[in-house]
This record gives sequence, C-alpha cells and structure tokens, in this order.
Amino acid sequence: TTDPMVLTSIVGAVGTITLNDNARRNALSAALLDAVIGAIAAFEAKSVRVVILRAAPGLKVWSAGHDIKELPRGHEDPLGYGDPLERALRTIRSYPGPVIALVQGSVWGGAFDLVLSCDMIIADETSAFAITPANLGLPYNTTGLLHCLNRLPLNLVKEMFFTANPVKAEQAAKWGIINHLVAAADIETFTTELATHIATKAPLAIAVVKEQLRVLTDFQPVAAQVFERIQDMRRAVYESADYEEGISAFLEKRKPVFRGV
Ligand code: KFV
Repeated sequence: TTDPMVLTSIVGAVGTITLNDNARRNALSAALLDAVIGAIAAFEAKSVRVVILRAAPGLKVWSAGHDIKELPRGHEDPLGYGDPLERALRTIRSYPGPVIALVQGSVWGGAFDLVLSCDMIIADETSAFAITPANLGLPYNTTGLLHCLNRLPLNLVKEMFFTANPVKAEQAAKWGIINHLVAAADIETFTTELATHIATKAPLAIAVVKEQLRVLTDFQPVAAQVFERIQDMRRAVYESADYEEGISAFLEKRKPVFRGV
C-alpha cells in the first residue's frame, strides 16, 4: 500500500489535515489536492468547526506549489476554473468555518495561493513565501491575482510576482502575509489553542461572516469585454515559447532562458 496523500485527525471540534507527499515536497498534484478536498468534505460532514492545514513538522518545504509535471503544456489554460488547485481553493474558501494554515518551511507558487486562501496563517521562523509564475513564464489567473490583492498592498503583490523571491518569515510578518510569527517550538500549541478557542464561539455567526467577507472581496465586477481581453493576453503567454521553456527547464533541472516570445 502507498502512503496516503494527507493525514487527518479530529480532536474535539478541530480537524487537522497534514500534507503527506514529503518526497515530492508536497507538490500540489491532482492526487494530493483531491485528498485535501476529500478530507475537508469529511470534516464538514462531521461538523468540524475549525480546520488546521499543515505539513509534517521539521520539513524545509511546506509545499512546492502546483505540480509542474501536471501543468498543461501549450494551448491550454494552466490555471483554468476546473484545475484541481482552483477546486481546492474554492473548497477551503467556502468551508463553513475557519481554516488555519500552520506554516513551517517554504511555500511556493500555487501553494502561496493555497495559504492565502486559508482564513489565517500562523508561521514559524523557518517559513518563507514565494509566488513564482515569473520563473515558469506562466500567466497567473485573475481569480488568483484577486486573492493576493485582497490580502496585500499592490506594491508588495507586484514585488512578489516580478521577482519570484521568497519572502522570509520576519518580512512576511511585517508585510501582513501572516497573522502570527511563532517560534517553531510553540507553533503547534499556539495554533491548537487558537483553533480550540474559535471552536467555542458561535459557529453560525462565524460561518456567515466568513461567507460575507468572501463574497464582498471575491466578486470584482469586470465587463465581459475586459475579461475576454485579459484571457486573450493570458493565452498569448501560455502559448508562448517562454512558457514551454520555463516548464522544460524545471524538468531538465536547469535555469530557463527567456526570450520574450
Ligand atoms: N512540481 C513537481 N515536482 C516537484 C515540484 C513541483 N512544483 N517541486 C519539487 N518537485 C520534485 C522534484 O522534481 C524532485 O523530484 C522532488 O520533488 C524533490 O525536489 O523526481 P525527483 O527529481 O526526485 P528537489 O530535489 O528539487 O528538492 P529540494 O532540493 O529540497 O528543493 C525544493 C524546492 C521547493 C526549492 C524545489 O523543488 C523547487 O524549486 N521546486 C519548484 C518550486 C516552484 O517553482 N513552484 C511553483 C510551481 S508553479 C505554481 O505553483 C504556479 C501555479 N505558478 O503560477 O507559479
């Protein structure tokens, strides 16, 4: 038997999901994301009030982001509505209770979108956060940009997207990426106490506030023509030679050479 993609546990009204594809740096494959979605559905059925999403303790990498081997190559939107990552983000965002990301180690690309899609982020000094489509020549989707814009000032979103540099824990705390920067030795206790505390509060009130905040922030009215223009611009990027080069370079373990075509 193979190891399950995620481990789950429930204590009281708090459920924990631990990403468990450590050899592949918790790359967000369809199999891993489907396991996350399944675990969350099972929690909802059991009226779990607060969810903690974490990786195993002591890892250098929390998640390496979208499984690059599963990114569509050429002529297909790499982050379309039905992509497993997009489905997982919607599942977390619409869970009728808080989902808290417990972050130790580095968070890359789509995994940054994943932790931003959680309701709160608790991280330790080993954490770092990078959004990396510029390393691959990948045009990020509008939904994902909105996720970032709703959480961070425009200049910081731009710096992160333009440089693809990991933002280290202390900087991430200053920038407001994370709610609390907690020592590695204390992070489990801290996060469990926070979750347990929230689980004593009125669940209907919390669920409604979460949904209100989601619909108020997610839905940016965009004219049909504007959206179609954005999709055309993005298509030109994912059909470019640079996108093919970005993915090939990762698979061949070398630095990409981008030509702007
Ligand atoms: N997708 C698929 N496989 C991955 C992967 C990924 N994102 N990240 C790591 N792996 C595989 C890697 O190919 C290797 O497999 C194994 O996991 C260990 O990785 O068959 P192999 O060769 O054993 P290593 O050896 O690279 O691990 P390490 O030296 O510890 O470095 C970790 C890390 C995270 C720094 C490095 O793996 C890395 O740079 N990974 C890619 C990070 C990244 O660019 N993520 C963004 C993906 S694109 C994305 O999410 C989106 C939506 N976007 O827009 O950018």
